[in-house]
Amino acid sequence: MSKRKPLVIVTRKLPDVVETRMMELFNTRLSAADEAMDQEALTAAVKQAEVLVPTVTDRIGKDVIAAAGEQLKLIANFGNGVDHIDIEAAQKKGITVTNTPGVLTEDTADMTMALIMAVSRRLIEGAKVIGADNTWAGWSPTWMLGHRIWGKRLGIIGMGRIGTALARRAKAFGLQIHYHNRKPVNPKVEEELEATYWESLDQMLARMDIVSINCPHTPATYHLLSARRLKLMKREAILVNTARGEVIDEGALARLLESGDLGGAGLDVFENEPAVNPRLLKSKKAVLLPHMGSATIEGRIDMGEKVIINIKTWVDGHNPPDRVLPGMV
Ligand code: 8YV
Repeated sequence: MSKRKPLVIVTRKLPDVVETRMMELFNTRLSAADEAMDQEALTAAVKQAEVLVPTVTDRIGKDVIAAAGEQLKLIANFGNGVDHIDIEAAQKKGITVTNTPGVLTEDTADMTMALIMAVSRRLIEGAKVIGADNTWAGWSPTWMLGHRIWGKRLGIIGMGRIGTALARRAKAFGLQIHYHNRKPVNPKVEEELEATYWESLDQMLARMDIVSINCPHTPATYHLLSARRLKLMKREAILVNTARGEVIDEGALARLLESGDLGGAGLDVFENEPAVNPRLLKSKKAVLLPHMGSATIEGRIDMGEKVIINIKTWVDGHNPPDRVLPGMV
């Protein structure tokens, strides 16, 4: 394997430096049209590729894996989340799956903080007032009032890399850190963050001013924020999601925003991307972003570098560093 250049099929346009390096190292087929592959195109790709480099926009379920030829040995995902790939089916077929952890942590934590600020301080509403037509009538003591975040309680659901990076930022903004996780984090980290662990998600939700979703989407976290749980939140609380849309029951969230039973929402991810629930689109209390959490040029180059390292290590006959196994997520 080591002297040969494997056929690597990349499903989307990647940063130029990443593509150039991939062309040097492998027999790489790049994506000319930067469009999400449909099931037909994906099936055709897995029949030829030895390595597939997909992204979050490619649905690699049981059917696509079943259609893969024997030559497909590695799915080197460009991205951290792997909920669009059937890891178990891949493993059963002897296909290794890798991801790109670590390199998008800080960018995603920044975007989460930005959403917390945007919703609490009405940044988008304000920016729209001074748009191209500048409809601003002048300063007023009681107009465009948001909410102070200093001293408020932030509840982080999922205290992994991104959750912890968010907590560090939020602490500097004067927020009190609370979290729900499968287990408490290292006591040293808990001490540094002065963080409070809640074993019961329900109890934490009822007491937080701001809640942030930072856990992966797995069968166990699908609609973790169900209609019942969303109703436990305080009326004036805000909910932020930079993880995966499926973790929240989006319809139930839209209803609570409409009825005034929730203070606001900042969402970078949606249940059926790129579709967005029309009721959320209409909500004045929601700040909606098109899945931009890791969208920095630095982050995307680092992600590409991780993909390359995973493929190169595999080509050289070793286990790639970022293997994802069933049960890990
Ligand atoms: C990526 C993400 O841009 O890495 C992830 O899990 O959600 C995004 O920030 C995307 O997944 C790329 O495939």
